[in-house]
Amino acid sequence: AISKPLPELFFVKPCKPNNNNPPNFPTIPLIDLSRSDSKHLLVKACQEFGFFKVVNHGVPMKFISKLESEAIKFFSSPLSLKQKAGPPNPFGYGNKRLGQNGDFGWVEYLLLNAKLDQKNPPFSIFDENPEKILRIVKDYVTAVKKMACEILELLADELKLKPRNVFSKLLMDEQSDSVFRVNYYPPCPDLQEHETKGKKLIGFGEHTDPQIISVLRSNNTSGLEISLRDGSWMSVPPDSNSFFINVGDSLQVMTNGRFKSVKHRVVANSSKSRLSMIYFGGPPLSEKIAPLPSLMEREEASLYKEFTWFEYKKSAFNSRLSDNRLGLFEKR
Ligand code: GA4
Repeated sequence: AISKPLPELFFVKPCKPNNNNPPNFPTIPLIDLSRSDSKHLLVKACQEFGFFKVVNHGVPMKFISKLESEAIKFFSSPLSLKQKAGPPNPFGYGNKRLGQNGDFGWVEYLLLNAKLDQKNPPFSIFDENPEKILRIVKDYVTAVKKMACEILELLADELKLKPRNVFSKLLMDEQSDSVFRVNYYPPCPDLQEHETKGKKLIGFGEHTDPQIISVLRSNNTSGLEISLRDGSWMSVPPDSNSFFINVGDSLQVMTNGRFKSVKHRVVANSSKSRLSMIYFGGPPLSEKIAPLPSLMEREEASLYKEFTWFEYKKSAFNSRLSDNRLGLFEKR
């Protein structure tokens, strides 16, 4: 139950209503990974949106549903218990606060190191059987990482980059700095009143992902929105049987701006809870991120100053969610 009124900082202006959809209103690219022509569509989607949906993804439904039910169990447990898995810096349970710089959202979450070898956060609090839950998370993350690597290899193929693992090797590296996150957006009953005033409650504020690629799966509750080129927000219809992929800042840099790191956000729902799980594929900390020479046309200039993933990550974690993080690394 919500007792206090929600502070103003939780609200955003609603997106332009899309109900008078012009015939050319964009739709989210849908890619069937089992089809041989998917490479071409993948590159097109990364260039035009930096965002797309995949089906026939090969991640067993069993892995997804097991993890989903464990996550729901965790977020339904008493706050005092959940807090034992916090704070989320660098890994663990977080509630409403996002990052270190005063961002807030109507969300609870778990941030995990995708390596899942360290004992962070204490898995022991999740379940009577910590080994079991660790197995469930590992099965899911391993399958999703495999899919992310396949997508990255198809992209490299279509861009004629050699070796075809130029991108995927960064995720496969023993030192890969990848993160796994589970977000739980509780329903917000007070919201209807605010909605009628034309406001939306922010679940997760607008941002781009700093890594290479993000793989998101959610339950059937809406909330995710992506920013279109004209600055309007498009709401993404949820689909619990598919995955949504987005290009991260690092992939934008490695493709010298050909692929777009998409700005996205989540708005809260007044009646249904939303659960999403996201794998963020990142490079090793020491990796130099720069446009791939083999991709550059003759005379093409790099749009970015070279940086290591460590430098970019440090800068990102010192920023606010909505900051234009890549801006600091653009050449001008
Ligand atoms: C966005 C993508 C990932 O969720 C994340 C986020 C991180 C955090 O929640 O701690 C950040 C955010 C994300 C970008 C800017 C900084 C760092 C919160 C924030 C204000 C784990 C990541 O890598 O960057």
